[in-house]
Amino acid sequence: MIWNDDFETLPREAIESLQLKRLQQTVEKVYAAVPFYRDSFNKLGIKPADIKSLADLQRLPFTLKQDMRDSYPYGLFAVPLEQIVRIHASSGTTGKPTVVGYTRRDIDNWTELMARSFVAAGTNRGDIIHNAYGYGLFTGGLGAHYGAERVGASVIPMSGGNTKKQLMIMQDFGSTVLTCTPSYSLYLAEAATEEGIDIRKLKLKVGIFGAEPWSEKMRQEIEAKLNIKAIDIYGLSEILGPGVGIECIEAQNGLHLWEDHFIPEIINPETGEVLPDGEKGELVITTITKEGIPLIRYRTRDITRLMKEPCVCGRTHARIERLSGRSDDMLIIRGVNVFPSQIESVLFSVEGVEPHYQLIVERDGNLDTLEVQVEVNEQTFSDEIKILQGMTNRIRKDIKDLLGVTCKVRLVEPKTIARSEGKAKRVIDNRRNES
Ligand code: DLL
Repeated sequence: MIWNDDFETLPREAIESLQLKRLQQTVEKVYAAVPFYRDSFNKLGIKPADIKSLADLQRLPFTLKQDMRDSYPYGLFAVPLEQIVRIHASSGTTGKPTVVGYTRRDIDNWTELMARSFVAAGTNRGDIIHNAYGYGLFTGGLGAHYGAERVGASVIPMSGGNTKKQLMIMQDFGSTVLTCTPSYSLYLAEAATEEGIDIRKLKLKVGIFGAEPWSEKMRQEIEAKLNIKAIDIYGLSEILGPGVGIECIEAQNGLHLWEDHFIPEIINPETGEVLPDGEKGELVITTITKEGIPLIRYRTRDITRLMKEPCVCGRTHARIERLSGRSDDMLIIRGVNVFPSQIESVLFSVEGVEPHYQLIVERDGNLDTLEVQVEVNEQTFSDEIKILQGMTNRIRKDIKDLLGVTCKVRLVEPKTIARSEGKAKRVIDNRRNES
């Protein structure tokens, strides 16, 4: 099923000519209305009329999260506040949040893209959508909510937290779709077992999970534990919120990025150079329909690659590969680049390991040390020391083979690692506290 056939299956040439037209309008708009853009274009000697083809996009400067912080709260808004009907903000780990404002049309477009996303994930009118993304400044709750209503499904505005109540509602209301972070879905499964509920037997059939990195192995784990299809959804508040891209249920291979609203590019994060299609690098997004805060070449810091091959579902919009992490999540351990998702893949292929882990990085003198703490199931934990030792060695060796990094592995008792109702905290880097 496709929500909006007219746009989702446009031939490539039609997508590109629409993109060019909308890009030109956006560039005109920001040049006229946002001093930050006018100044940065002027510095490079670029005028809106210089954008004559999609390739000219590469002449424009990048926009960074720091630029949004520097213009806190409303400096990048391209319309007067009277036209802004909603304000969200993303909580950074440090400092002030990034603020985003939406006009009525922005909310309408976002709702449309979330409706497309729900349908791409195999859900529709008649579904009962249990929305456990947080409602509030975070875009997950309200973004999913509006899209679910647009599709005509029945949405339960659960928000995050209160896990036992979530389970009760899920059972009693017959929820068929679960929307939350992937880590929270596993927490729900674990809590269900504790409550004596067989979550596999509930009516749930699809989960739409995003807002944090997760691996293919974690998908398999979730699909098996909850007996559902687990679909990956991508988004970021600066661009919109959830619904910038989503996997289709037919292929579950790469996330269609709605190209009639966004232009994606992949760059080398070190040099800023645009990479050819298919190469892995940092995703850069230009919004071409947004009114509140249009963003030109926004550096997402997310690492992926673009796939333009046709998809079995019939949608023509390019896909991004499952995100392998953020360039700023990348840990450098004794000079080696390590993404938490790579370690996750190793852990989840070991029998007896539970999907809860944390990476602890310290500096011992001049040397970085990495400790991988991972939970093992009850039965494994009570096994002989020899078996546990064997498991520890295997994980250490697999990580060494994959990444070339020696680490310490600590198997911990079930439920030792803190659970999260939203984004999981996978890395504790104590090196940043020193200096
Ligand atoms: O997390 C929006 C969202 C809500 C997306 C619900 C999906 C579902 P922010 O809080 O601004 O917005 O965080 C955005 O989260 O740049 C990625 O690093 C990460 N992220 C989001 N979706 C995925 C995903 C929301 N599917 C940041 N896979 C992004 C990996 C993801 N990382």
